[in-house]
Amino acid sequence: ERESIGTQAFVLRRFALPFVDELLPAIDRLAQEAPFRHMVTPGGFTMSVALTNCGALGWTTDRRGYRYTIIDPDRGQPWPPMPAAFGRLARAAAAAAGFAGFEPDACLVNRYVPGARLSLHQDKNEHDYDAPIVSVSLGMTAVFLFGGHERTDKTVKIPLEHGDVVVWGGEDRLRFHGVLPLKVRPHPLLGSQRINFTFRKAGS
Ligand code: MD5
Ligand code: FE
Repeated sequence: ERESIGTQAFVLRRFALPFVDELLPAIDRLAQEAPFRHMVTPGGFTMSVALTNCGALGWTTDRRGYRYTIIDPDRGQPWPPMPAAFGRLARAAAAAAGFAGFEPDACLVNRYVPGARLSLHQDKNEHDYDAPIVSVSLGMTAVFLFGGHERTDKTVKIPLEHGDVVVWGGEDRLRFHGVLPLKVRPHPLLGSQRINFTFRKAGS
């Protein structure tokens, strides 16, 4: 049931399936209010992954750097609230991986189309590294790269399918990771896209 990929990192295969009927309409409503957009990195590259956020804080990037903000820079308004089903899924998954009492204040939603990728990076913009990160994959299968604490450490490839949830805590949440370019293999429900959303405790 709970597959270990690190001392404090776990894959919960298909854990999100019972939530999908609630998640998909919630994602549609979120995208209508705060559309997916391609942000620019501090290095000046436009990300191939499109993203949006919900919750009290949202992750953004521009030429000035990466950070969490209360206001969506594109709309000049707060990020939409986290849908109730998102919160229930995040808490249930964290608890199933041994992290009881997880109360995320940020949810970053990534959308991949064929060819989109996420190069190797660490998630270091959160205030509190003790809280876990919960990641939910929907739609097309992607190959996730799970590395070590140095950029050059070897990586393992982990296919993430529709409904899979991964929880990273402790030391494992600071590992380098990325996503290989998405291959074309349309999904019955979501077509030629992959949606990944990650719950985080970003603020203090
Ligand atoms: C994705 N997104 O599939 C991934 C899933 C991101 C991102 O990496 O930053 O938006 S989250 C994977 C993750 C999060 C935190 C820690 C680790 C992996 N890890 O230590 O491997 O769109
Ligand atoms: Fe990441």
